[in-house]
Amino acid sequence: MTYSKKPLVGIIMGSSSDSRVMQGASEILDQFKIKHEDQIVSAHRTPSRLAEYAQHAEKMGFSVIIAGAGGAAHLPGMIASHTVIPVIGVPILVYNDKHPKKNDSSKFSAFGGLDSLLSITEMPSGSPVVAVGINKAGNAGIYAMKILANEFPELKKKLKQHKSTQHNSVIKESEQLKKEGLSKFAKKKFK
Ligand code: RP5
Repeated sequence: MTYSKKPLVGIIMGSSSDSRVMQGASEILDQFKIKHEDQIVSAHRTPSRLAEYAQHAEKMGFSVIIAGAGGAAHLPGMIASHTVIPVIGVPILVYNDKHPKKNDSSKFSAFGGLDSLLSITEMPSGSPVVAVGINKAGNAGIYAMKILANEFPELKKKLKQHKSTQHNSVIKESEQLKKEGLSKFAKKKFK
């Protein structure tokens, strides 16, 4: 079943570097057959495009925007300041493939993603953005669908099924752990 012919969710990210993490959002939305439109919009490299994107999102009629950014992470907050569409921020632990020297200190954010988490959640009063955990783009996808489920009862049903699948898989693992004993179970799981 498809819920709409047009995309319901806009996924944006500050850089192509973020696509590695942000694909988590598209994967879960695809799994549930929710159409999304994906773009790169940089708050600091393409500031005018950011305002244009907010207008585009309104014109397209997106119900939710998922915005991922690393470092100072202005993208989710700035988009939220331009539109009333709910924005879910994904703080990204920057992993910069483009850096010429690919040593560990050049690849990762100095603050391990906390910089971006705080930047997204600490929006001043009046222009809120919700945030998922660092690199938890999949959770942003699920949260977006929870918002959409208010509009689509069939999606609500599917999300409930998803919850019960998770429940059953924990029970199955627990039974296995109980049967094998903790040491054997852990050795097998992490070998
Ligand atoms: C942010 O800077 C992006 O969201 C990305 O997480 C980070 C690094 O971007 P690149 O320098 O890899 O393009 O704007």
